Amino acid sequence: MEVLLNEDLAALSDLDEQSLFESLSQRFRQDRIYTYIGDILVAINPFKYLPLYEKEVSESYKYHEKTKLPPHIFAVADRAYQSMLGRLATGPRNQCIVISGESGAGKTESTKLLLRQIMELCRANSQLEQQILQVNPLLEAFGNAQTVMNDNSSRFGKYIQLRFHNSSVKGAKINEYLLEKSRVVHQDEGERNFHIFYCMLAGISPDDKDMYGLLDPTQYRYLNGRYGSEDIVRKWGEKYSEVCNAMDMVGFEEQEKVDMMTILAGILSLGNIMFEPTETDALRVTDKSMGWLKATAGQFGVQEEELLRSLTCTLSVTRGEAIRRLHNQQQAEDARDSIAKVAYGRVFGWIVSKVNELLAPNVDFDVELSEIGILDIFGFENFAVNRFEQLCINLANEQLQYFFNHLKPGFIHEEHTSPACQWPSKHIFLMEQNEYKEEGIEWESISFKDNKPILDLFLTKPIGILSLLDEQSAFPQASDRDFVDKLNSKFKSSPHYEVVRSHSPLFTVVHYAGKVQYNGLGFLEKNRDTIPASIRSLFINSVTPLLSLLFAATISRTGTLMPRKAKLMQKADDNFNSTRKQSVGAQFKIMVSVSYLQHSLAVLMEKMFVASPHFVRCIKPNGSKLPDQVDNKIVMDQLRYNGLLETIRIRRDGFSWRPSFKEFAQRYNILLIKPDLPLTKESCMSILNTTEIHGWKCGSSRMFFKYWHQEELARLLERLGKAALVIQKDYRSLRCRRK
Ligand code: AD9
Ligand code: MG
Repeated sequence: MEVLLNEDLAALSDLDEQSLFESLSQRFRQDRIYTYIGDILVAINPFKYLPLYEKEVSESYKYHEKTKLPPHIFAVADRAYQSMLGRLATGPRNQCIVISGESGAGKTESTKLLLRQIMELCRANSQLEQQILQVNPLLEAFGNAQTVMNDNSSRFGKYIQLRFHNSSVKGAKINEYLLEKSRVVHQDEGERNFHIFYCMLAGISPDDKDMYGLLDPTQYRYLNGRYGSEDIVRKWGEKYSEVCNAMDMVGFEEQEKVDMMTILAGILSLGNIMFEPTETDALRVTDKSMGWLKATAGQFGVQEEELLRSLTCTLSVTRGEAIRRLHNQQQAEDARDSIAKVAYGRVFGWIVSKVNELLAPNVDFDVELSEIGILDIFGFENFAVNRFEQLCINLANEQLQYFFNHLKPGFIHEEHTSPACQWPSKHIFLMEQNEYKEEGIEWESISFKDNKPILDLFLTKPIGILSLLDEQSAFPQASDRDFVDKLNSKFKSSPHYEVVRSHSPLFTVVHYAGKVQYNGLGFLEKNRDTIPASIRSLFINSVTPLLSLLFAATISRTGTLMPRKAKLMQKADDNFNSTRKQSVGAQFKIMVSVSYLQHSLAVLMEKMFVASPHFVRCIKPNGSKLPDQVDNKIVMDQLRYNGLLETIRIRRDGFSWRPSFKEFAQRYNILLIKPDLPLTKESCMSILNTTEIHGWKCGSSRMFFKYWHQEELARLLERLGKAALVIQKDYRSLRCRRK
């Protein structure tokens, strides 16, 4: 059957949703989980072991010719690596691989396979390679958790940058986005807390358990009383030793590990502190949880009375006078939970910055490094109840979709150097079409769903959803209802917003991937992400060195830990309003609000727009995590949400590579075996006329090629037995000889 044999579906003449679906599912039934659609790799999660990643397979994809082997994730690694070395085509040396798909579709597994293969390609048998490969299990233990969608769901987004000098890896950097901290204190039905808690409880030695003051796992409220069967516990135990090994390998010190585990134990104890009102207005810790209060204070290395005070009251300063306000039960519980979230978030942030410090390239400043970045970020989410976290995730996906659709082929990136929040106002495809016109190229315009209006709804200043959220968060008295009312009045006539009539603060956003109803409850508090200054000073004075460091330092915009002084200076520009209001009892704002996320995503987009992109689209075949089953609706929905078809059309019909005459003739004159060919339009035509390559166009100043032409040309070069590097060398020596 034509379709089955077809490894590149972009070549299908009748490319529509149905034919795409049928081809993909037929291939999937034969365990062909990978398919090219143009230069995009589609990967369908097999939910079973397939012998696709053995040593021989990995070897065969090294420096391979794309059409000779079936589509594979290793081929993407190879392409990115060869392009980074400049062996495939011209274009930016920096590469970025964007992996997208919904939860459980296989993004993280694909990331790991890519990392492994890239390490194989650069034959980095060094300690550094081992360290880089160990980063994943470490981050997964702290940042992944079991959800209803995926037993090993990443609860944070990451962009891994591998840094190279020539062909060898010199270091790596991790950027993490939006860890779902609320999971530490609450998990929905069928879900769990972060893996590390279970691993620690299962794998720790009895002596260490005593030392950290850990008790039976079923006692901890933050673990929901859920633990697991013997079999599962054994697996967690094994995982714990893997995590410890990974930490050793990456270079964490013994004391740092001990501190980290003690803080985790403290978080678990903290969660068990309960409060009850007394006859007077004051609040007290229940008799039953007095022991937990003592344990927490011991584990956090702080004074019990001070901990209690910071949980049960807030100190504020009004007109120079310190006023103590007693918490009610709800406020005390919120304070408790926010300490747990902040402490965990900071441990995670610290791990990432420590990893970055340990894996930073150890090279001189003037050594030029090139880069392969891999983006593994949560997919679009639409649950029964969608909260603040879903809004952030879906916004990140809107941005990715924008990147995907608007990425201007041909590596001409000037328009994209502005931050993502100031999207180019002019439609990029229009600009492209203008360029075709100027160059005298015939062109049929492509229509596609542009999600820019949705991004504008979120990002426009000063009246986008985010600005309004920040504005409302700055008012201590504002409620979530006020925020949603504001949204309703501002956006009621927007085609991408729907007012929901309800007592709850609900609102709907019409995303590119469909309508999502959000529940605004908790938005302001989560966006403020504040902890009272009293809690901060409590922890700065902790006798646990790591805890003191984590609260004295803060996470910078770049994700690294900064000393407090630098942070204070930075606050002046980042956080002007709250700086002005700072006082003894004022709230301390950590920059993980939506604006911070927005900023880090904008930086990411900037990086991606100036790199050569590679796309992997992961697809989940069914909702039950079962092998060999395709649920038509689930797959079709993903094809549709992904905008895959439109993307394919754009990439197929557009001219993605546009070298100037000079650039092209210089590189490919070898095909005519005439190194002294003038670098003109005529020469380019003569070179191409000797080949069987079709479909290219010649403009008035440059050539226009489809994405597959680069491959075809590279193949011709290879056939001549001259890889690009060799050609340059030969060319130079030939010229010397002639002279
Ligand atoms: V999430 O947005 O982080 O919740 P991912 O990252 O997209 O999600 P993940 O890579 O974790 O999904 O894959 C989910 C599960 O599918 C894995 O734990 C594996 O059991 C399974 N999987 C994914 N890819 C493969 C594969 N290539 N071969 C076999 C796979 N199993
Ligand atoms: Mg994942």
